[in-house]
Amino acid sequence: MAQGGPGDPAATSSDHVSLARHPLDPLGAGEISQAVAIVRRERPVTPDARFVSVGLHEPAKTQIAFADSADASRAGGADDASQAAGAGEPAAAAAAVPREAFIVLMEPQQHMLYEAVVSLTAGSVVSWRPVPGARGPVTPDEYAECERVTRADARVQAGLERRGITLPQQVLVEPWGIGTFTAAQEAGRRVVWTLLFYREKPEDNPYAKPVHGLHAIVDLDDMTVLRVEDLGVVPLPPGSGAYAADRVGPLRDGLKPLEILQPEGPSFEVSGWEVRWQRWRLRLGFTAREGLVLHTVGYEDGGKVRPVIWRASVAELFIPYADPRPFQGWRNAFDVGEYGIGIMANSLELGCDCLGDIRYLDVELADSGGEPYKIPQAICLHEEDFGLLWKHFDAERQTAQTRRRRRLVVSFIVTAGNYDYAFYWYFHQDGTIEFEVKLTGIVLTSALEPGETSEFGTVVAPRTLAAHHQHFLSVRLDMAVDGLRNTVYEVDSGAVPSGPGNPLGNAFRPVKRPLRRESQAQRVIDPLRGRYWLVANPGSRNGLGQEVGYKLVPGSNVLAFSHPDAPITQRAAFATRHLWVTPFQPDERFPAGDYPNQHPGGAGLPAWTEADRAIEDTDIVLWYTLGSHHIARPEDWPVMPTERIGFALKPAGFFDHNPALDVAPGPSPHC
Ligand SMILES: [Cu+2]
Repeated sequence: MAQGGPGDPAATSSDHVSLARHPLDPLGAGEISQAVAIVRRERPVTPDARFVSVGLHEPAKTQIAFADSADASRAGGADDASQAAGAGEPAAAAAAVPREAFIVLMEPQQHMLYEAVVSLTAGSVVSWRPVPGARGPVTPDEYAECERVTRADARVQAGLERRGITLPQQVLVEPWGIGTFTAAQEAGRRVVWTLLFYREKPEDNPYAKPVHGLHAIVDLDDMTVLRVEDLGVVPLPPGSGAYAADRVGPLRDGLKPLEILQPEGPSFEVSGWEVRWQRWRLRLGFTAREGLVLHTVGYEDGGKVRPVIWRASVAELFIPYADPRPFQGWRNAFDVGEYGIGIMANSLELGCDCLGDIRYLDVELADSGGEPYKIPQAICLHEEDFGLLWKHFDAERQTAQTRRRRRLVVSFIVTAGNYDYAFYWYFHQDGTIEFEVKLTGIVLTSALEPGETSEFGTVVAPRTLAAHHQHFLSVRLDMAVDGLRNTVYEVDSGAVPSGPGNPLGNAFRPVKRPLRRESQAQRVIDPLRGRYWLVANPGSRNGLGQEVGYKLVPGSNVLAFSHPDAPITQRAAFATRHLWVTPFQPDERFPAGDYPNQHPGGAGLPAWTEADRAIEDTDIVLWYTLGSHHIARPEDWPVMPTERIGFALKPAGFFDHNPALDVAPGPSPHC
């Protein structure tokens, strides 16, 4: 990666001249080191400081060419000069954008979190801000340290011995966010609580042997076990939960080879972090907290790149559990805010996660000492045949026109303790963008007494209970449909009242209602009315004279069941609605607030939207809550077959006709 001296991060190697950084490119390893060195030099950072993240401080929209060209492109007479600096082109102006890092670090002795903005261009700290009361997320090093101190604690070891476990090094310790469930004496501390699982043999599935009723409360700043709670022994379940190929007995056969061959390579081009495929242009990014980020997603139409999305990411991932018993009722996780899903990303070289002619992108992050490290092959790009794109058979002439659908897949996969999430953005030739999550991994277990059952979980193996739970993702969609000024409409279809306007009783029609203020834009799905949300650009018309738009089409979805006054509802208020719309503010990034760890709630969307700001014909952000309802099945054990949830963004008047008319037949010889 480019490594420059202070003040000139990308200019030391001639190799990088042709690949000059785009202002939205993630920081490289050299830039991470440089940013950390600058903040250490200019601010009183102690040797004990723990870095939560060192990433790109994204430039303002006005500094990126996409916005300039976007608003000119269709609404107000594009001029060629601004269009030349369209999506994806690091224009001359882009080189002048100062390169900045955003750093979050914790000083454990001060129990204080700091945010810093560092200019790599100027070689100095631009801003330095303590955030009193903020409890930073659990860093990977703290996760490992917490496991070590918990295993070494005499009270924990005594509890393990009461359960017949004499090898604490084979106990898996999971630090979980404690939310508001701290005791009075823990006020002001940065605390987690633990779930313990036992590996009888080192290669065993630990979730098959939940250590029931034994929990440590650990101060992460001091890295000490504050207290150990023992609710009483429930024997370890007998099963092994084995799922590896060499442990599950005879494997089925009968599958003949299925090869995806692309002898001329994939049809997409990757240049740095920019991707071009068919008419799509987009840039990729990656953060420790959100993982994969999409930037400046546009569609080439009539020689111009028309913006669709400014930025998209998974901004929170929240998992509430149903079991009300002591400690079990504490189980919930904010995987983005309490840990960070970027740092959980798999290296996809270690499996067979994508198929076909694949291009991977490595990502670089900072460890808690501020040292850069690489996750090789964290992002996967590939193409898939996805069945039929469109077809018509002219029966009279006995001829058919048929087109195959190909899609570009951009994905990454994370492992959050027991669970694995695979995230996919799909780009289609007809202008559709889809987002899908495949949920897999191992369900969270607790042990049962012989004969015991529970209405709050499913017995998935002898004396093994998998608790009912849900998964809620908040997908932040900073939209830019043909430019930054957009209006969101809720569109419901309904019957027309009986009477002269509907004499036969068949009439129905969509009713389109603009969401003008934030208070009107906190909505839930309504599948029986075919509800969707249309993001339109009032300043841009298609060839039919209609406002151009993209519609958000929900897939299956659910809402949480926690009571309105429950602590968890307060902390995850974003999950009480499927759609929120806010006016764009660069610092409004996370729906449960910047630091959800131990936060009592109310931050993020509920706080911002109290101002009830106007959201009409302006730069808006959609927050879509995507829920998966998980009543575990025995078939989910010992590793669950993927479950899928998602939504689509479809052009609705964005084009004048089917934009995939120009897709050529073939080229498959079988077609
Ligand atoms: Cu689940």
